[in-house]
Amino acid sequence: MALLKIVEYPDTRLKGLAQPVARIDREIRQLADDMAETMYDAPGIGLAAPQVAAGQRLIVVDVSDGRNELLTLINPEIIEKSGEEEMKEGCLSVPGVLETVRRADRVKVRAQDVSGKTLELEADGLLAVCLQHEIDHLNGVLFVDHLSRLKQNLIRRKAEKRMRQHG
Ligand code: K1U
Ligand code: ZN
Repeated sequence: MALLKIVEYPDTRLKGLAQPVARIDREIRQLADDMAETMYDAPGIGLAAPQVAAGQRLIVVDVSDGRNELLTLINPEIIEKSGEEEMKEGCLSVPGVLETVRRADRVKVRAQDVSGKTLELEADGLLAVCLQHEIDHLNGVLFVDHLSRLKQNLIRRKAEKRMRQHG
């Protein structure tokens, strides 16, 4: 297992469209293991492959209190969503920023697990929000893209200053 470097906003690698995983092989399982280790170490409740500069449709999520309910989802897609809720979100790729985002409060997600089996998962609350946040990453969308243009500009300036100071 290995800790991976997390790409930070406004890096353009966060804006691309991740590609479907065609074959679930040892390399993808290794990437999933490394992403889980990186997420737990950060610490975070989710991580998407583009955040570690990998362009595949793969996410890991664990919103449990015990940090022992890891979900590894390959080619995840939202097949149903309903309701609306607002929640404060952060992002490991946008350190130091917490903002309220409005999203669906229930989602149904279809994905493959690491053995290639198709699964469907219904979620609400924090898990629903986290799944939407991570699947957004696969489509090059960041939580800041859901905010007003004014807030986006402030966050971009703060991130650029941070980049200049920390490299
Ligand atoms: O994708 C990411 O950048 C991970 C992000 C996910 C997320 C957070 C909040 C709402 C929706 C999605 C994070 O995990 S930020 C860190 C965080 O929220 C956290 C860290 C430690 C304990 C609990 C939460
Ligand atoms: Zn994020």
